[in-house]
Amino acid sequence: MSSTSLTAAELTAALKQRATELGFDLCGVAEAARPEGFDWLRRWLDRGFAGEMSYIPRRESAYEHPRDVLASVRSVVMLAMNYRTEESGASLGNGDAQSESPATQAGRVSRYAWGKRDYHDVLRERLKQLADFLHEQHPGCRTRGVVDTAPLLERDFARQAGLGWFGKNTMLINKRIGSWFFLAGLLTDVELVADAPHNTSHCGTCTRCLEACPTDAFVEPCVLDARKCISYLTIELRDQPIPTELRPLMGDWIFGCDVCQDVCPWNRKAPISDEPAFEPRERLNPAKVDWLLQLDDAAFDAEFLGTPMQRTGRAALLRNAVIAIGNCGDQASLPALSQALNDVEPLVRGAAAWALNRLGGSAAIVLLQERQAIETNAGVHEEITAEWS
Ligand code: B12
Ligand code: SF4
Ligand code: SF4
Repeated sequence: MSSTSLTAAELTAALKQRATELGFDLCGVAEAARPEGFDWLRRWLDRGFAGEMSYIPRRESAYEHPRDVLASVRSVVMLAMNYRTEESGASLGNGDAQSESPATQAGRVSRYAWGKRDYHDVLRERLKQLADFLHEQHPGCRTRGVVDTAPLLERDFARQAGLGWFGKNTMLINKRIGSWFFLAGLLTDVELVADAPHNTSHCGTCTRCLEACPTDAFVEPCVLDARKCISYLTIELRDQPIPTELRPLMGDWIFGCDVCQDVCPWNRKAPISDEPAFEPRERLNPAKVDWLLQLDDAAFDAEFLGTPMQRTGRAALLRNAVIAIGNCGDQASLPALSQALNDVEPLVRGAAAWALNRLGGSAAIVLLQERQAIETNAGVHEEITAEWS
């Protein structure tokens, strides 16, 4: 591999400068070593906290060293991009508790998904440009960009690279920009100068996030039982009904959840991103649930392809929306629930049956009885009659 005339320190500084030009808010370098948090991951998996996210345990051993992501790796460049944008509607997000009473027929979408484009695509493009810079300096070098999907503990490497500390809410937090940022990694065989790890925590005696979590998903500080997290329930648990006991706790969240970040004092003064790709779309902040219920597969694709919301697919998003309606307890939502009870997807019909049972009243019972007479799906039948014994 022919190499640049720059020293490792000069190249590292130039790479960080390039990262800033590309819109990254933080950039640091970690050594390509076994992550300190690997044993935490093991314990977390052993306790079953990953739930149905089988892609994590399936690749457990690969998390043990970044060489399983890039064989010749010598440096791990960690990057952060702020996605905090201006709030509107019901979402305040200024460090005060955001989630008070659910707004009627409005569903709340997590801040990271307000934008027009999927952050994976945005970050991958920038990583590619950053990799191009390294290739110019070191023709023939190896690089691999990572956002979410590779077996790499991104928060762990980001802490190693000096970007921030693990908050009690498990988020990586930076003193200057808070925690409203995405992480990405660029692995390379080029030797760079590693930064000092962020070894201090700045949570102090604060426990706001632990107390505010609607589903009590933190089993202890820094440890999340993902199976109870609204983000997991609404986004990752796509192919099955949400456990009944957790549905009332979801409030009006229909895609992700921001409560444990909204209450964090380190986010009070978090800067606003000027990244156009993260600018909030009109209809998502909050989302009108009756509008969502009108979307068929084609309309869903037209609306959400290329955005983070594509991940759930139509059925799970509508399931979430219907649960949010159920949590409103508003009789005015009967027409929307009636439509959902007759949706093509059993996942949506089952949720609608639960919501109608929760709403109660004679009109809701009539709708349920009518559906019961023609329903062919056993799971939906169970949801319809769950409260009737
Ligand atoms: C699986 C996953 C989830 C799961 C599980 C989350 C969790 N806390 O474990 C679910 C679906 C619930 C989820 C939710 C969210 N996620 Co997520 N998620 C991931 C993913 C793909 C893997 C995380 C993982 O491996 N978890 C397993 C646990 C064991 O690991 P960990 O959370 O990283 O925790 C480490 C440390 O806490 C450490 N640890 C804790 N204490 C200590 C102490 C010491 C001394 C040491 C050494 C280590 C240590 O142990 C762990 C291993 O290193 C990462 C991307 C990636 N590849 O890393 C994104 C990621 C963590 N998610 C992200 C985001 C934005 C979110 C949400 C905010 C989205 C939303 N609004 O709905 C929520 C936040 C919920 C929360 N409080 O975590 C960002 C976080 C950015 C940041 N600033 O931290 C990431 C990095 C994605 C990205 N590329 O930007 N997520
Ligand atoms: S994202 Fe919401 S549900 Fe998940 S841990 Fe944070 S507050 Fe709890
Ligand atoms: S809310 Fe408090 S305890 Fe939780 S992450 Fe923020 S500072 Fe730490």
